[in-house]
Amino acid sequence: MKIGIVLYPTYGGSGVVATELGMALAKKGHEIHFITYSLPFRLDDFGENIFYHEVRVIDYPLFYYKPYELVLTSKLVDVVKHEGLELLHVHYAIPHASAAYMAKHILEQENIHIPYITTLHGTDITLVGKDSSFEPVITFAINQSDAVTAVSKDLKKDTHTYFNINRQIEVIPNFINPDHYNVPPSEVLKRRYSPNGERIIVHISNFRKVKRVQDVAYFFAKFLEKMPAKLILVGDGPERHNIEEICRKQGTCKHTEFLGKLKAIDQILSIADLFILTSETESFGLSALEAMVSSVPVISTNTGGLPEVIDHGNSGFLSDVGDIDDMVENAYTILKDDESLHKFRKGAKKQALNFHIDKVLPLYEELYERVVSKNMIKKEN
Ligand code: GMT
Repeated sequence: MKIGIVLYPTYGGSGVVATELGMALAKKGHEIHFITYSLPFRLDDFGENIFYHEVRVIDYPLFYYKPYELVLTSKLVDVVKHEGLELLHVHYAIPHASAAYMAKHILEQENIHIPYITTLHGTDITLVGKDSSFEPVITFAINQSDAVTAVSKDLKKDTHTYFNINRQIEVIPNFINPDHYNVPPSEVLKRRYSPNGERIIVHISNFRKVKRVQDVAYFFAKFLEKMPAKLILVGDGPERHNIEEICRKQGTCKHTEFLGKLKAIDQILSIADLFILTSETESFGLSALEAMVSSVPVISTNTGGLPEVIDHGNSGFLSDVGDIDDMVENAYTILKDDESLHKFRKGAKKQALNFHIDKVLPLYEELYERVVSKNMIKKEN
């Protein structure tokens, strides 16, 4: 099948999922066309069946706000027409779903019928989308999609809560390819970050407010009272400066490493003993899944889709948002001795394998088949 995948190319779960999905589909023989404004950062495979189409916004002094959605729409029309695409799969509703809707209707004028599937990822619904400045357009573009998927049951529920949705939303969870996290722990890295055998605790995020990274910093200061440890923070974003300030005030900077936007997270996870994600809300929590597949247990919050991803008591623990004392106790339960850590490592890996790409990819393929054949029937009538 010839599929156009529309995505955000930067650091962030939705772009990672869309890119990994495209690369896996290409390996299975589908022709994949990534359409976005810069090369997706996870796209490291330019093998057979993979194409990339860059969306460019023309700069003109009149444009105080650049009209990205319009140029994306024109690009979709162009790629569908000239590459003969059979389906568009847009990741993140804003503005991809409405651009796909418009492209579909422009193409209909030329007797080209292209269906589009919208995959909802989280903040497009829970934070940004429900804002009244987006809501009517998002509701419309979701309702007009040929199929809609959400990455967790909780996100499906939220979508129905915040929007007037009159169509079915299918839950297809995010997935993981264990082969991509199969790196042996690097002794060099281990010596660098844990010279005296300290436990290594890792947090990875985009440092936005919703991640409550300040809780990670406060958690760590308290945890250090229990046992020696190192905190590795991967990623960057608006809250980073605040976190650095907290570390300075708490005197934990010498035990904390800020690595910034690191690409090789598989290597960092390979030396980690614990992953911590303290989000206010999280539709899925892909970074927690990446940790678990690397046999790293997770301390997190019992919010959004996280309880669907983390097996409380086996692959890690869930606490109320902001309950730092509980997180410290849970972390200690996991890290207190090697026997306990080993048990949770096994539990983490086992839970992650429930989201194995081989289980989830066929769900997307089956959906694609359904949507495309329905479109064929429509065309024939
Ligand atoms: O978490 C973010 O701020 C990024 C955002 C995105 O669109 O990339 O992540 C959302 O989608 C991910 C992939 O489906 C999910 O794993 C994240 O949980 C979700 N983030 C939130 O719901 C806050």
